[in-house]
Amino acid sequence: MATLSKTAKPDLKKLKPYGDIQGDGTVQLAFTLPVEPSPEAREAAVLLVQKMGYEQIKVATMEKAGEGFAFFVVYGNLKHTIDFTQIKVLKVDSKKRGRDEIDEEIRTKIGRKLKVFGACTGYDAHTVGIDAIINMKGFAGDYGLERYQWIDAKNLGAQVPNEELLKIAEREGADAILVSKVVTQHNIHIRDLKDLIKRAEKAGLRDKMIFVSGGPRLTHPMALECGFDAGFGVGTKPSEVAGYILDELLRRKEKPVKAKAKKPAAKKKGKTK
Ligand code: B12
Repeated sequence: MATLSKTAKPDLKKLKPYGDIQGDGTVQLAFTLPVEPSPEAREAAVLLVQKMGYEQIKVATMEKAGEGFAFFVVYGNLKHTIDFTQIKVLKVDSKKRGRDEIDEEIRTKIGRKLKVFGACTGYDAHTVGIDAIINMKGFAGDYGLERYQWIDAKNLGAQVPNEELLKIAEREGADAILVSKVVTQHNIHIRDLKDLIKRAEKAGLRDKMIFVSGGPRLTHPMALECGFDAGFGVGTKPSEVAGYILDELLRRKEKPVKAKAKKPAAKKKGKTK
């Protein structure tokens, strides 16, 4: 049985939500049913919450939310638990540090400015995310890549076609490409990201630069699945991106990516000149 105490340590093998006592599993739910508020509507809400796996259910609020709708706030204690010790999540592999430290590491370990090109691609016109990462002012008190002394960052803006982004990145010798995808309707973000990688592979550019994607509904595993090197989600700060690009460049410097290594030329059989 779970320990019910405010001070008890959580049982990580049987992790539950915390209400006001360790192990109580208390959750607050809010939802709307498309029926008028009534005793029957209240009972329907309780039965639904029971089916979700809650016990000790209390309906705190049932209110009319427009004609033919009832809004509920319900408390319940969740029966289910999660073994937290077994959870494995793929994360971006990079040490967090500030702009000055990153600049200094680029200067001393790479010895030249890093070239980074960012864009919001395809049909997507939501530029605020990529602006937050690249533009000088940055995001949440963290300066954007343009502010780094040792990063040459260009923001190509909105609705940039994949082929155009690759063309510019190749011509300018980019170290990294930053792609922002905000619209996810009909999985357009996945299709666009995969298309970019396909084109990069075809042009022989896939292993010549680091491919980073980001957006509010993007995760690192999702980005990896699309063929990218890393993915960043909600609340990303520019220094996390700059730090990752530097770390990945250093990793590649130490251990070049496989596809880059040229195969030894096959020996020709027969006559030699
Ligand atoms: C502002 C806005 C607009 C503005 C965009 C202006 C501009 N210049 O960007 C305008 C009015 C043009 C607009 C238009 C549309 N919008 Co709009 N818009 C928004 C809104 C309100 C805010 C988005 C935003 O600026 N967030 C702030 C930034 C800072 O956050 P962020 O993007 O998450 O970025 C952070 C991280 O994700 C990450 N990040 C983002 N990109 C990258 C890239 C890299 C490389 C990295 C490392 C990190 C990274 O770092 C950032 C900082 O931490 C959202 C709703 C919302 N509240 O989120 C809807 C929203 C995104 N829009 C939506 C829709 C549907 C549209 C339209 C299709 C509406 C229509 N029918 O016309 C059009 C589409 C236009 C188009 N062709 O793309 C939907 C998208 C639904 C979906 N999932 O597909 C949303 C979610 C609204 C909603 N709830 O329905 N929109």
